[in-house]
Amino acid sequence: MNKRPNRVALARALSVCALFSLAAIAFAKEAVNSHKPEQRGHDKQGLIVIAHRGASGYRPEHTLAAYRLAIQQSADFIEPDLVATKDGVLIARHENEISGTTDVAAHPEFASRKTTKLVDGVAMTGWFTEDFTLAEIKTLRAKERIPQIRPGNTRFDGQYAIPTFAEVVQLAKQESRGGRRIGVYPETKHPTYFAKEGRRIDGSPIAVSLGAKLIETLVAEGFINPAQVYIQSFEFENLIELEKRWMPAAGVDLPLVQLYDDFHAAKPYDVVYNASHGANLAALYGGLIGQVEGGISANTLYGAFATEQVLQWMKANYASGVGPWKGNLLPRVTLASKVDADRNGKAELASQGTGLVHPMLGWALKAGLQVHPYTLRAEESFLAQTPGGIPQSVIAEAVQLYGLGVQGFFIDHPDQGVAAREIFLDLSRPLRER
Ligand SMILES: [Ca+2]
Ligand SMILES: [Ca+2]
Repeated sequence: MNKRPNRVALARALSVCALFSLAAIAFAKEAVNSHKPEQRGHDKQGLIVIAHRGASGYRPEHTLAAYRLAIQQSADFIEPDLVATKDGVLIARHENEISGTTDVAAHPEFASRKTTKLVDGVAMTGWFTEDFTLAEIKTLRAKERIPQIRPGNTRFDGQYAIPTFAEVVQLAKQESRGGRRIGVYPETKHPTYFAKEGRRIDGSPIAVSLGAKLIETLVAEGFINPAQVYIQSFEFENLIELEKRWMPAAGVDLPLVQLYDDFHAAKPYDVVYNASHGANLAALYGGLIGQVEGGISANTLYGAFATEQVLQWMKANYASGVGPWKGNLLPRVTLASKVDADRNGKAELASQGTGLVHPMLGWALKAGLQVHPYTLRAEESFLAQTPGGIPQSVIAEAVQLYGLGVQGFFIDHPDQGVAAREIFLDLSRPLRER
């Protein structure tokens, strides 16, 4: 008996089934895509990646090249730190003392500008942005801040100018296309120093409000979409002033993020300054004072603000988010001897997680605050091992943070933050969807 016709028929039937199945799958996919276009790999579920000082793991920090690379690496926000020039223009630098990140020391015409100043109570010797006009700043070139850790970045030393804040915003505007929106996450640096305490090299008060300049620049650039801006500061007064004064005056309402320095060792400098200069604290801080156990004084540590009551007050009065140091959120201990986790012959991993999570995380999330810890860095010297002794990559660290509920983090290597988000979201999908 010749069974071939049956086999052919069977094969045909199977191929029809297969075609039908493929069509069904295609149809199903199309249906899913048309109804939930964001569900197939594009929905970030509200999780963000903040490029800390640009892609500063790969380029000298706070340069347009660093920000541009961060955008290419799919960061959602680029982060400029802001200080002011002598003529009151905001520029992107982490410190107002610029010998560590520019070639100013190699400019003989500026040799006489070298001086020593107290910045937030700390003596600093070098060259200060408030003593240079923007035109003078533009003659300088950026260099890598930590060449011993990032030797590969030194090949870019001397290539890039110092950008103004306006230029950073313009870059974000230019690159916001094809449905993508690049956010800007500016930080006011030493706002009390710039507004109240600091003096130029000639002795005249600086008297510049970084908050007022920041809002002025955003409004001038038309960059006022609350979905594309977070404004951050380690100081409290200037954020409250932004909320109560500068933003309403300009008719804008942008989310503010309160940064926290080390809970156990650091103090907010505005509080130190105002309390020790006899300022009217109630006028500056309002109800915040009553939320801090024992009130606030020149000795109040950041940890006193990391309580449920304070976080709830902040959310109700000015803050949309908080930016704690990751070492406070997930306490680490120093290892007795360093570990060579990547087996490159250099033992540089120096700390280990404790398994503890500071309750501030839960309190902040419960209060409805965004939580954006800082700073994730990929190099071994910045990494930790788990309490169980497993060395963590920066991607593992980022996945852990997302798993704990944070909505974003500041990272020097945005490509690895983006990878962590993809991995986390993929791992989080129910099994049948994979
Ligand atoms: Ca910063
Ligand atoms: Ca190593």
